Amino acid sequence: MMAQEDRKPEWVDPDAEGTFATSIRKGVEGTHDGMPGSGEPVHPVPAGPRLRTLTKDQYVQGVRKGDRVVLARAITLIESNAPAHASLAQSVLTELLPFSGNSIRIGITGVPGAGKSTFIETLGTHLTAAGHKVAVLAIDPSSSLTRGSVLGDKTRMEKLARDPRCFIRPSPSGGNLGGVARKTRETMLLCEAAGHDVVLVETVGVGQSEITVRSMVDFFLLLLITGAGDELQGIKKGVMELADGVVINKADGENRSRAEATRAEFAHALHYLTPATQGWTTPTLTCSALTGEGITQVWETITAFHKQTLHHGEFAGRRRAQMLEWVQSMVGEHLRSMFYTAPEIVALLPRVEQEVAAGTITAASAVQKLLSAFEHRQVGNKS
Ligand SMILES: Nc1nc2c(ncn2[C@@H]2O[C@H](COP(=O)(O)OP(=O)(O)O)[C@@H](O)[C@H]2O)c(=O)[nH]1
Ligand SMILES: [Mg+2]
Repeated sequence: MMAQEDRKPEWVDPDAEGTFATSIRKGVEGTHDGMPGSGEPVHPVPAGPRLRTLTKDQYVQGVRKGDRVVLARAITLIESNAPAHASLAQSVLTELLPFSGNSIRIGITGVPGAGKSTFIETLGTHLTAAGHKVAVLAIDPSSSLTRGSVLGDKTRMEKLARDPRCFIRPSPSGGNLGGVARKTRETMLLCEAAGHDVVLVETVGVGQSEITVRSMVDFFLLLLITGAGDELQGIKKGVMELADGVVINKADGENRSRAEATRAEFAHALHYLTPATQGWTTPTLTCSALTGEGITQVWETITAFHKQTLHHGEFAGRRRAQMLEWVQSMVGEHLRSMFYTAPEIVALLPRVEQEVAAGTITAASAVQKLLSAFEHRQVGNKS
């Protein structure tokens, strides 16, 4: 009987060649993820404690060669929550770090149905045809529950999924947004080390996910549609200020002129906002992900942004700041987890919370009590 985890599909290139890749493929357990109509092979890779790992050098060399099977397995390694895998994952990443970073990282957000996946399919195939190597990642806080995005992307990105110059990886499942973000960031580094020079990160505009994606990309694109109430369609305040480009999608057929009107509306609204990137005026465009009209202009905009920010230093500055922010957030996460899993805190917390709720102690003194218990905890006898 396979555990639930083991059935998670992995998007592994069906056409990867080479004896090394083939030998690994043969070692992969399971052959079918049970999704209806899955024509191309999808290889479930065992996750968690049962994951069979390669050696560090096998991961490093495989990724550097652009071997997609090894890349997929390296990502599975860093996604593993098993403590036994963490140090191997970190040493693989450390070796590959000097080869990462050589890409443009693009975040794409928008409400469900805005056409993000279709847009990525069209832009992605345009880019691979022009010689780029593309990686498509996702941060979807809901995917662990529904697996909806995996199925959706599979059908919407049919061409791209079969493109040997493109590597698609669905959102890591499980865990909080912070954990998912860490895995996506590290996945991005692996993809870059494998030679992918354009990284597209799709996120659905839910909760904090846009801010999380903004914190890991160079260019943040807001994909909108027209007609959804004609209001500024449920755009959360602040999201527009994160965007380096606003694109009204589905500008085709009868919708063309309405899309243009929506674009003008947003251009007007943006006029009063602080641009997301210093020195860059956030442009508004229309496109049709379905017909491909306007996609070239979107890419030209992104290229112009890249060139300008590289030249003026905002590009490197943002990446530096993102890296430091990442370190801080990982330290924060680590401390939080150390705190809440300490036996002293586990034992004390319910009582203290009760006291606070009952009004017998103040919040501040509750914090004092907990911190003091943590400071005086037994250390060094972790199991
Ligand atoms: N007419 C039109 N339909 C589109 C366009 N882009 C996407 N769609 C359709 O909109 C629906 C949602 O697209 P999808 O890419 O899954 O959106 P996502 O949820 O944002 O990833 C699908 O039925 C697409 O075929 C477009 O440019 N024009
Ligand atoms: Mg989608």
